[in-house]
Amino acid sequence: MKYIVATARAPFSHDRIDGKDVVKQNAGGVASSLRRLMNDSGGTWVCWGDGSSDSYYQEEKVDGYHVSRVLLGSHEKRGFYDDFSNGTLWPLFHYFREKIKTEDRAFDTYVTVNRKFAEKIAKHADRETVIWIHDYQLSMVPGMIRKMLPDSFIVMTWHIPWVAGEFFSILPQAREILESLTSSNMITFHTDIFVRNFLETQEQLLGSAWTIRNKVLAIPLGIDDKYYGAWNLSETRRRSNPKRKTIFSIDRLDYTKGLKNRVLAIEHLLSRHPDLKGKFNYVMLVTPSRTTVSDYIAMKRELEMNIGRVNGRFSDLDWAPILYMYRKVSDNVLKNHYRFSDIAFITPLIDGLNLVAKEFAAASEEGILILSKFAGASSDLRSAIIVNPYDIKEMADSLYRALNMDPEERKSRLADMKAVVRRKNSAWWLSRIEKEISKRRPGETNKPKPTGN
Ligand code: ADQ
Repeated sequence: MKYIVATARAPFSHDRIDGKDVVKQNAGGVASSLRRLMNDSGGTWVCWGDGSSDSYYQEEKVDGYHVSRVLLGSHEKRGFYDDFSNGTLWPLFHYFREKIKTEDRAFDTYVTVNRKFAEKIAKHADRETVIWIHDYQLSMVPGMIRKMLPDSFIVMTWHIPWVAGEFFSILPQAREILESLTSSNMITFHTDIFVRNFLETQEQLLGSAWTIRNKVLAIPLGIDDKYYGAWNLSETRRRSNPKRKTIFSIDRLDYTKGLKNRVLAIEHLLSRHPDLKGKFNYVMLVTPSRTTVSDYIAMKRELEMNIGRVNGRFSDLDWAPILYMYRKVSDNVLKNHYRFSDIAFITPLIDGLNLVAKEFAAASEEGILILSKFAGASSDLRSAIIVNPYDIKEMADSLYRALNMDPEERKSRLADMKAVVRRKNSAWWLSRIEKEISKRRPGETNKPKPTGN
């Protein structure tokens, strides 16, 4: 099967550093799964060229596939990315009503940029290609392609939550977006809840969901379990003080990730159990994200004030409860944290899936996962300690339970999670999607089955 994949984020970009063009890979889990698909099947990847030298590499051939970049001016970037994608759709689809900005001009720019993507896709498409569009930044693209190429086969994969129909209808452009999405031949989400919400939204806004029921599926993204489970000895590093337990988290700085509530849970834990002072460190890695959006700047300040307050209250000369790091880290550093941390504390207020939870389960030697019930990954990782991220007391109790858990229980929970992550890995995700495409695509039923496990 030949694909045109379209994502806002590029698989890699070209940046000018010290007078030279340097290639920067996109580390995220979606990019690595799609990269594998493109390496194996060829085709074209249409993406936003946001690197400082990308204008010199608008069309390029790499590892057997073609990259075609959409270039945006600063006004387009602001309207499309900062304002409508991240200022309107992101809070809308994560139930943050008070943060949703509804401004017509941003939507106009979003449509203009989506059209640029659609035109690039149409330029590269032929009758054989499956057009696979990803995520909320490109929601108007399916409808545009349907008009340009009426017979094309379009798949939409939605990586963030889909909210209840009534909530979605806050959006002035709700109908237009929904009509565009439903013109796809297949739409995938990470969980059954998001599928149900989507069908209910269709019923409320466009009438019956009967006609689209068969094309809306829950197929959760998996990770490359072998990559996270494999070790190069020279790259591994054990913690320096094995008597002190490590609680670990890594997130983009985002209001959906529940960062402040975790700090409050650490405070609650230490005020209830002062004997735990000096017995653990919470290593809180936060990756800079959307640094030009004002909400994110304010959120960083609030988080850091809370960390300072809690550390100020409980630290002594040779111990602080929270080791906060605000930076990007390398893959190897991340894998070391996954492998050796005793507890991963992954408690988003809401999350489409949360790849970090799956990566930790694949890499951990003997750790335990505390996971929010509102992360899509909790429908797969049922052996984690599942918590309500709004309930500070419950989170603190879960930390206490994890810190004191019997090794046998910890091992058995981790083994269950490893089995799920292995079975539903990224190859499984791709092959499930390919099978569903084959079933639905006219003339595909007699063709050989796609490869992959
Ligand atoms: P994200 O919100 O980006 O994605 P997530 O699923 O947690 O969130 O994935 C983050 C990825 O980036 C992970 O693969 C992680 O390893 C990597 N990463 C994070 N910080 C890093 C760092 N400092 N250094 C190196 N790598 C880092 C959206 C949705 C999610 C959904 C994904 C995939 O919001 O809910 O799970 O898409 O569908």
